[in-house]
Amino acid sequence: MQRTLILLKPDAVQRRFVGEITGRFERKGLRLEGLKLVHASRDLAEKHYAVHKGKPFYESLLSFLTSGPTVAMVWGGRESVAVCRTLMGLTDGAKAPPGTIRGDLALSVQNNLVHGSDSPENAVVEIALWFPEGVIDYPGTDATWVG
Ligand code: DAT
Ligand code: MG
Repeated sequence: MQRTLILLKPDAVQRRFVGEITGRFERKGLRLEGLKLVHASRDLAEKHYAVHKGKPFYESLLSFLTSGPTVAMVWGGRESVAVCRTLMGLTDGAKAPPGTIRGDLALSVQNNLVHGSDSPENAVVEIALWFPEGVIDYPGTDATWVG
């Protein structure tokens, strides 16, 4: 089953949207396989956003991600990477369509509440980074209903 890393970034925690956002992934039928509150270190943030190193917003992005606790989650399920990206909406909250997490709850580009892996390959790397202890695999009793 495909897995993806989802982060509820510090703005989501500060704005009390943890339940609101987590509920959207849960209601979709995805399976929760990892969940914890992490105050990201500079080192973790640098590794997570290594692909953006050198971009004008890089330092600001690192300051944001390390500014307070983040909820790190792993969601499993059919096409979970793409499904979560669809639920999140476009990066820029001002452009994300209504009905998506960012479209409903975010107006900023940087403070856009959620991170989701952008490919199954990157998900494997990101899950190993945020969950070095591993995640929990368990049999679903409702597989025929939610895939
Ligand atoms: P996404 O989070 O949708 O995968 P991304 O990987 O392109 O988007 O960028 C990572 C984060 O960096 C994004 O969630 C917010 C921030 N960001 C991206 N483009 C930005 C920009 N032009 N100005 C400020 N922050 C930006
Ligand atoms: Mg990205």
